[in-house]
Amino acid sequence: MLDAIFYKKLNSTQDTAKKLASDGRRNFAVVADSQMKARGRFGRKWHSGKGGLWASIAVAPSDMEHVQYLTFAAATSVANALKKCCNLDVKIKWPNDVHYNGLKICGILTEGAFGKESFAVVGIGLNVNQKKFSVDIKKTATSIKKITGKEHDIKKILDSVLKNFNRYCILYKSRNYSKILYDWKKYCDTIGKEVKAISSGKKISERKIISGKAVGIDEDLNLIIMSCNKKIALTEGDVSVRY
Ligand code: BTX
Repeated sequence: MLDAIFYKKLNSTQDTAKKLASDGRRNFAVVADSQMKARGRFGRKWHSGKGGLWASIAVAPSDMEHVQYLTFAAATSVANALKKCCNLDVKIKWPNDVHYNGLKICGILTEGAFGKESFAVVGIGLNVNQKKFSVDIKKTATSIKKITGKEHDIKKILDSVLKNFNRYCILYKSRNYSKILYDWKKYCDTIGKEVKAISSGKKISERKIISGKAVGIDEDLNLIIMSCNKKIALTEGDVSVRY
């Protein structure tokens, strides 16, 4: 099972979890009531005042090559917990957004530390009881309270997420990646939709806009887009989806 360690305020649960993990601790979650310097992917700011579930889980995966599956496992764990605890049907947008009607309710950030003793830290940011969001995300974010009109017990949701995630860690350790992907697909609503994305490239001039139909996910969890009769594998980034 995963132990939870609670804090009132941290800069980022990711950093505290990494510090504890580099001191040798494993299989735990750092949880904070609020964070001052939380981050999303590509160093983007993550708003995390009081009222949300902010947690980072440190695990020692048997194999670091597939850590991206932990992102999928975390998103699936959240989606399942929201159904169980709040009777809320959310969807997952490739690769890491849990959303409700296109509004982001949760983001996942997986970071790996590679070395003699490698580990992964999976950060989960879930909007639970916030009533308002700051101006830059107010049109794109939502919370469980905003959807259901009532407060929810953050600890109860956390317990459910950790229980689910622990099950996926066991599957991961036994290299049962296909079961993780199978469950994730039950919540994913990107496949089959018209999407737009920007391809990766070190230089901005190398990046291109890809638009087409999302037709699947490959073993490396890339999104396969059919664009102008060609299959393109999108490795990272954001997609905008036409719902
Ligand atoms: P992301 O890069 O997919 O999403 C970041 C983007 O999401 C931001 O640029 C902003 O537009 C939007 N955003 C910021 N805050 C919120 C919010 N509270 N709700 C909805 N949208 C928002 C997603 O990255 C990964 C987020 C991981 C956050 C967790 S919290 C616990 C752990 N600690 C930490 O520092 N990060 C992780």
